[in-house]
Amino acid sequence: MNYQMVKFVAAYGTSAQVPASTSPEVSFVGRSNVGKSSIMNKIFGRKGLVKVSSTPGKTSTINFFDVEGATFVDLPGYGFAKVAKSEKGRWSELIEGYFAQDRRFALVVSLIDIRHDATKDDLRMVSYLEERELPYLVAFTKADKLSKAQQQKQVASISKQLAAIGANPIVVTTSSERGQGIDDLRALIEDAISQAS
Ligand SMILES: Nc1nc2c(ncn2[C@@H]2O[C@H](COP(=O)(O)OP(=O)(O)O)[C@@H](O)[C@H]2O)c(=O)[nH]1
Ligand SMILES: [Mg+2]
Repeated sequence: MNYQMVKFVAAYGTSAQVPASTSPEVSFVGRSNVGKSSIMNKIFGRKGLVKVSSTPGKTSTINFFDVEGATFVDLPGYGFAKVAKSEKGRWSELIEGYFAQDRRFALVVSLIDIRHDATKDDLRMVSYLEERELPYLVAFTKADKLSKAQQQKQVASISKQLAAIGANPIVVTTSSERGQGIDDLRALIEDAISQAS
């Protein structure tokens, strides 16, 4: 897949605006600031295409990108404490509205910060993906902030948290800063897209 061919398609503010799905979709979810925009830019090999927000919790639209007939979806981040109740309602509307649609879900990439325990919201997201039986994997982000030994320890510990809620997904340890795990992630994405095609 030639990621350099990526094109921004559109941003949608409500799930009702999202057009019917005509191509396999790879969707990115995670809490605000987990590194969603950064990992998408890294996968695409395009620095500023997906906006890396200086104001956490700001991304409140669903953003669609096209790469050679596959759709990459940047979903709004969850769990930002300072976001007003009304904004949280809008987040649920967007995410739940999007996942409730009859779409060609090829893969959901669920991002979790490797430095910390999975948050309640992370676990809620993963159990939602399990319940819906959507194809997904977990990508741990910001691995460059930890030593290799610490990374292994955190992978084991977060995987245990996931197992405790009945989730045993494929996990990939990544760094958008250093490029760690990005090729593995690209390969898994491409597999998922060809299975969904
Ligand atoms: N050290 C490091 N920082 C990262 C990494 N990924 C993202 N960041 C930083 O984390 C912040 C939030 O990133 P962003 O991609 O906007 O997160 P989003 O809100 O999930 O889209 C920014 O300051 C990024 O530069 C990473 O792999 N390593
Ligand atoms: Mg973002």
